[in-house]
Amino acid sequence: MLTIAIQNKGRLNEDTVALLADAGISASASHRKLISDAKGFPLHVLYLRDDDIPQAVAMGVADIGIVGLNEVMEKECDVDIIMKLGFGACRLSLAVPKSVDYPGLSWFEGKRVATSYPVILRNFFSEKGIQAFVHEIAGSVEVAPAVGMADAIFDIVSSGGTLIQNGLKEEETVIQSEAVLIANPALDAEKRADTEKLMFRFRSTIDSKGMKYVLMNLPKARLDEAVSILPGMKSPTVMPLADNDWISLHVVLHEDVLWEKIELLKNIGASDILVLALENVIR
Ligand code: PRT
Ligand code: ZN
Repeated sequence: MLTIAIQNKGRLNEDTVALLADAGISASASHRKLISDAKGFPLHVLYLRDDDIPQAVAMGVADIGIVGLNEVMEKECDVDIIMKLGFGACRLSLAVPKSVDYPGLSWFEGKRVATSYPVILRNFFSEKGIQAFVHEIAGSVEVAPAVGMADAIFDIVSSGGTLIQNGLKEEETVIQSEAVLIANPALDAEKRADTEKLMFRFRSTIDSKGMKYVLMNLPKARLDEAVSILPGMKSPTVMPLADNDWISLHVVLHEDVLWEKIELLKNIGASDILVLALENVIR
C-alpha cells in the first residue's frame, strides 16, 4: 500500500488535509499518531515535520509526500516533483535594513546573511559570483540584523508584513514556492499506478477551484450572442424548455469573470440565473 508523508502540524497541514478530503480521502482522524490509515483510498499517512519529508520520501520511508518546494530545494534529496498543488504559496527573498541605499546584488559582497535556507542561498550566491557569509539560524531569522547577528536576511516572505515589522525591505526574490507532491523515483508499477490515481483526484479538485456552475434561461434567438460572450467554451450545454422560444443554458465560469459575464448575459435577455458551487472537474 502507498504511504504518503504530510506535515503533522504547521502551515501546510490544514490545506493538505483539506486537499485529501476534497479528493475523498479522510486523513485527519489521528493527528497525534505518527502513522494512520486513511479512509477512502488505500493509503498510509505518515505525519512528519516538513523538514523531514523530502528525506523520508528519498529513502522510501514514504513513497510520496506533500511539502513546500522550498524544503525540497533546500534538502537536495533525490525525489521527483510530480505536481504543484496550488497552496502554501510564498517566496524566498533577500531582505536588507530599510535604511540601506540598495545598489543591486553587489551590495551583498562580504556581508553576513542570516537564513534557515543555507543551501539555496549558497547556490544562489555562487551562481551570481557573490562572496558573502551565510549564517544558518534555525528560527526568528528576521530579528538577526536588529541584534547585530547579520547585515541582511534570506527568508520566506508571503505578505511581507513580518519584514516591515522588523524594519527590513525585500530586495531580491530568489525562488517562488508552493506546496508540491513529491515521489520516490523508484516506485514499483503498482505504487506508480496508485500515485496516478491520487494525482487524478487532486487534479480534479485543483481544477475546480474558483469555478462556478451557472444555469440560466435565455431566449433561443440570442444563443449565438451568448456563445460569443463565453469564449473558450467548446460548446455550452443547451436544454429545451417547455416554451419553444426559450432555452436553458449551462456553463462553467471562473469566479474572476463571473459577474462581468452575468451582466453581459442579462443584457441579452438571460434570466433566472442560478450560480452553484462546483466540487470537481473531471476531464
Ligand atoms: O514544524 P515544522 O518544521 O513542520 O514546520 P515549520 O515551522 O518549519 O514550517 P511552517 O509550518 O511555518 O511552514 C511550512 C511551509 O509553509 C514552509 O516551508 C513554506 O513552504 C510554506 N509557507 C507559506 C510559509 C509561509 N507561507 C510564511 N509566510 N512558511 C513560513 N512563513 C513565515 C515567514 O517566514 C514569516 O516569518 O510566516 C511569517 C509571516 O510571513 P509574512 O510575509 O506574511 O509576514
Ligand atoms: Zn520545518
